[in-house]
Amino acid sequence: MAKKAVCVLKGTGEVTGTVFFEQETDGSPVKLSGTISGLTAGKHGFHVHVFGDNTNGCISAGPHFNPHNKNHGGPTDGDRHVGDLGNVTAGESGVAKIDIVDKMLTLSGQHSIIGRTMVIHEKEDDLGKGGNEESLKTGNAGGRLACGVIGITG
Ligand SMILES: [Cu+2]
Ligand SMILES: [Zn+2]
Repeated sequence: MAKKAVCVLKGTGEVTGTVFFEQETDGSPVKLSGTISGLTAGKHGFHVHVFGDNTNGCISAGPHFNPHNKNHGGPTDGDRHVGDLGNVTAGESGVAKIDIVDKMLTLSGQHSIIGRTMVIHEKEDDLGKGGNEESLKTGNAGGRLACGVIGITG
């Protein structure tokens, strides 16, 4: 049976969003859909972070979800964190439409993303190609605008 999850993103500013996740069977790609609004126009880094903890805001979510101890990368790279989904792009209205199919995310098993946090960032993710140490950790995506814990839905 297909597994479904949802994440409601909130922050200290105007950025809000809802992201839906669906996985047909264990091991199949995860489809992400939804919208994030209140953004500046352009690209914004979008990742799954390791902890489903928002006690001190989005910073409590910790680093990118990286169970295989890889470097930070882009979603189509072999060397990437499981949580690396690259960028979403907001238009002039500040709305980014989420339409992603990812082969590395899963909603089941020991590396499930359920109970972890989605974060939308201030800046563009350089996908590990920024030429500095931080690029291989965070993609230099800057501050955390909004976040939410990924939860099971029906
Ligand atoms: Cu992030
Ligand atoms: Zn990463």
